[in-house]
Amino acid sequence: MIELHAFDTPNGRKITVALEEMELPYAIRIVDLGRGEQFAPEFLKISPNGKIPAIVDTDGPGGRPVSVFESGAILIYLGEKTGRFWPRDLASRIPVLEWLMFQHGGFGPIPGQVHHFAAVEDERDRRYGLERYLKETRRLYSVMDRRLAGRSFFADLPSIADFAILGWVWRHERHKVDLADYPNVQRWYEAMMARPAVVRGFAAKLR
Ligand SMILES: N[C@@H](CCC(=O)N[C@@H](CS)C(=O)NCC(=O)O)C(=O)O
Repeated sequence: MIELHAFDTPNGRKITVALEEMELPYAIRIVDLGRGEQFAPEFLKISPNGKIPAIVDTDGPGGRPVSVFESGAILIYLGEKTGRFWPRDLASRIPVLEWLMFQHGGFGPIPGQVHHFAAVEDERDRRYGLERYLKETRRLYSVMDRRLAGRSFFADLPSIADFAILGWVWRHERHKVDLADYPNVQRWYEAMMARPAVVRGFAAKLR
């Protein structure tokens, strides 16, 4: 059994989607970020950076319990554990790693800044922050749009990279992106959101 410690955010949703797609049984432990539960000593033991998501796999390697934090590490762990959405051979694994790291290094931290500056009250600070991070967010959408031209997934087959990126595209309205401007991303997003396991992953109660 996997215990998922998460909240209703892009990084939390990546993992409910992956668990549903991989058909792994899981139990949710909500970590209410609004109430500061990410700083509770018990949670910091499994997630020392004080961020969701984290998992505890009661049946980890060697049958022993193990915890994992950082959503990319969790996705790779689950891919290794199940052998699903994470190719075995190195050549097929490369694009999955590339797009997973693209998400972790940019398409998450950058739109996250748009979410932050959109809520800033001082008009000059807000304008500066939004100009800077909206421009870069839209550039990242263009990169994804080019990648998805003539293809259905970020790698050849659906993978953990799609789940990672989906969690953030799900918040496109909040970071002020109109998907109609990125038709390949829009097609991919609509197809991903129609997958039964993805529907279940987004319906899982995280709040
Ligand atoms: N790189 C981390 C980012 C995790 C992250 O930023 N989580 C946010 C929610 S989406 C969080 O826990 N924020 C609480 C805080 O910053 O206090 C991952 O991919 O797991």
